[in-house]
Amino acid sequence: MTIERPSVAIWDPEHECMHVAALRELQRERLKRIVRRLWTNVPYYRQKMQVVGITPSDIRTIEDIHKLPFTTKDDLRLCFPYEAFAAPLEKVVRIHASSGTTGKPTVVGYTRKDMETWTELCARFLVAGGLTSNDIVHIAFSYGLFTGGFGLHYGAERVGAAVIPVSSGRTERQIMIMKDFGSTALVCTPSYAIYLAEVVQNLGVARSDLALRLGFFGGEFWTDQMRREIQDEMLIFATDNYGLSEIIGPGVSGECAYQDGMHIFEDHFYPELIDPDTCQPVDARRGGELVLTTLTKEAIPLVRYRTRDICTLNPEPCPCGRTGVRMSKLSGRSDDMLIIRGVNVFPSQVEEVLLEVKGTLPHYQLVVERCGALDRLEVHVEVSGEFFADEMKQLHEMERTIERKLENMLGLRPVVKLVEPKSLERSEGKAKRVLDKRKDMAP
Ligand code: DLL
Repeated sequence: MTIERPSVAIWDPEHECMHVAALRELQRERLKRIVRRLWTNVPYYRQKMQVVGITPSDIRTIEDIHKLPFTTKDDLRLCFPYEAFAAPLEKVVRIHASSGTTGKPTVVGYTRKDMETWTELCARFLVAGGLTSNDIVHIAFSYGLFTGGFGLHYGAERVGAAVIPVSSGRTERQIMIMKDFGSTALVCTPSYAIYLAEVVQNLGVARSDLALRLGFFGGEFWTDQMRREIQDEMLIFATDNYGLSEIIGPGVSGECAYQDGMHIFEDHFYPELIDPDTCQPVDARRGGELVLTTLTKEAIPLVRYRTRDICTLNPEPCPCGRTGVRMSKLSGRSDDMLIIRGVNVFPSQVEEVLLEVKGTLPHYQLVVERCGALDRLEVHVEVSGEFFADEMKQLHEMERTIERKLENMLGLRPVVKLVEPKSLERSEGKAKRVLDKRKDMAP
């Protein structure tokens, strides 16, 4: 069996193939409107604008965006839970959240119109990657505060495909459903797709028993090597799609049938690339941190949001006809966030848990490894001398307690190992909190 490249299809040609001059004009108008909305409805952002001495009337062209202050995850933390909302709660119909840098998550909301936009944008990248109304879509993203499950669900329904909301976990059952229901499109994280392929093989399920032909993967880093592996093992055409909860969830950008970069839906999101240290614009082809401005969001519009994701941007026309600039696969992050089995993890969250546990020292290290297809997180924690002298049984109990607390905080259970005081390597500069041993993740 060979993998079939889907033919080019475009869900919303009017917007996806917009002439660049018309697109810039639309962005200009939308930017002005969104800045005014923030100024009027979000005192927190109005104050940020006042600090740099600008008002909405200073924003006349799209280049004026550079006058506006950046928004960061810390801003959202300070606005927890609803202060960044630009719509009253009575207009909000959905709330999602993603990991914060500390104990509290980042909360995001959607009005009815935001839900409509989100659905349309997910439909765009699904169609770009080959989905049609004849497909049966197997969604193995979790349904919950994570935006992956619901976002893809509504988008696929909008296209007219039959959606199976399997959600995550219970891998053997997933495969049984895929086989019995004749799923033709798989939606999950790329690492889970590799794991599924392994289990399909272990169960002795013949590939010809599965009707899969497409895969839509996102939510975490993956390389072209991983794409080849998934395509070869599962015999599916695999496309990458990108998004983040703060901006909308999935639906910020997605690959087309050419698999050569993810088209950003620029009529809704204005992209910039900056040097994460100086915050100055950088050459799009050399790469930098992606900064996004939502141009149409009602509930929580964000101006110049620092995604911390590092990529390049390619403005060249694509043979598919879409005019939206294409972002490369991500090559890293400019902060210390890790994505482990699709779950976002900050070392500061681990620190917060350890502070609550008597006997632990402020020295710890997160060790991430890839075991087979799945990532594994180990947390090494130094304990004080008097605790380390305790009986083995007590130390094991302490390990289990920390594991439970971390699972509560992170939504993922790590393995905790207590180590002797002063055994973790000390650094002269910033403490090295993370040892990421996963294979070379460069795209
Ligand atoms: O992961 C939204 C999403 C769900 C996108 C499903 C695509 C598919 P968060 O949980 O807020 O939202 O995590 C956002 O995940 O800043 C990136 O670092 C990473 N990420 C998302 N998509 C990709 C991708 C969702 N295609 C964070 N490649 C982002 C690499 C990705 N990293």
